[in-house]
Parts: sequence; C-alpha cells; structure tokens
Amino acid sequence: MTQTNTQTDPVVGIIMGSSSDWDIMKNAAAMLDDFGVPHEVRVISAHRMPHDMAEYGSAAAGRGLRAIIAGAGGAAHLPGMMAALTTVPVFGVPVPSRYLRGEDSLLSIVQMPKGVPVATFAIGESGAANAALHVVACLATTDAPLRSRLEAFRARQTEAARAMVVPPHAAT
Ligand code: RP5
Repeated sequence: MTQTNTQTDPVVGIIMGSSSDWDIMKNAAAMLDDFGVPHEVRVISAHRMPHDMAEYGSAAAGRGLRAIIAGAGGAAHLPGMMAALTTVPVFGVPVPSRYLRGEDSLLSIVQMPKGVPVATFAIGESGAANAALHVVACLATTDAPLRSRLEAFRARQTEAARAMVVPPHAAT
C-alpha cells in the first residue's frame, strides 16, 4: 500500500509502520470516511524508511494536514518520532503485536518525554476508531456541520445502547 488519495486535499494523514497494520488502521479510515473527512493513507516505517518518515513529518503542516493518526506495533516508534518532526497533532494507535499482544506497542507510544506529546489510544480496532473520532471532535470545534454529524453519531449510538437487551439473542 502506498497512498490513498481522496478527491479533495487531505486534512488528516493516516500512517502505519507496515501494511500488516491495515486490518487495525482501516477502522480509522472507515470512521473518517463516514464523517466525510478527507484523508490519505500511507505506510511509513520508522525503522525501515526513516528518511521517508522525516520527509513526511517535515512537510505535514505545509501540506495542510491538521492531524496525523499513526499506528504501529511492537517497538512502535513511528507516532513518537512523527510528533518530534512536526507540530501537527499526532494521535497514536497501538497495533496488537505478535508476541506481546500490543502491550509493547502501547508502552512504546504512550511513554513520551515531556514536551513532545502523542495522544495515545487503546490497543487495536477500538483505538483506531477512537483516534479518528477524536480527530473529528477536534476538527468539529471549528466546523459546525461536522459537529452536527458528530452529535448525530452520538445520538444514534445512545439509541442503539438503549435498545440493547440481555441476553443478546433474546432481541426480537
Ligand atoms: C512495526 O512492526 C509495524 O508497525 C508492525 O506492527 C510490526 C510488524 O511489521 P511487519 O513485520 O508485519 O511488516 O514496525
């Protein structure tokens, strides 16, 4: 995977360390799609493509990106290094790892030194979806139509939760 361009200029970059992260990170892309937020998707490995990572970070603000969602697993240095390279806010998603279930990813991303923040989300699909939702919430502070869509999303979610029955298979 190299790049997915939307029809308008992207305002959010979704980056990940490997195409193997896509199964998780696609949840962020799907959420941004649902809200109509233009975004791009790229594989940028901190360890295998360090110069590409530096280029992406250096250019991010000038290209008009307003948020970067960065997912990585294991020694998950991509989100933190991206935060070091740009003042565009970075939202980190710990991808479940093969041997340590993503706890290594989480700790690698969340334990940033003072002065270089990464907003770090839960391990896995929920984290990826929530990173996108948090980006939407941030963008919505200055975008009234987007705020309306976010409020509608929350209202639908609340109604779905209220309609839940237990045990789940007892629903008519
Ligand atoms: C990290 O290493 C990636 O973010 C990925 O989660 C992990 C494994 O990558 P692959 O070996 O599957 O390419 O850099």
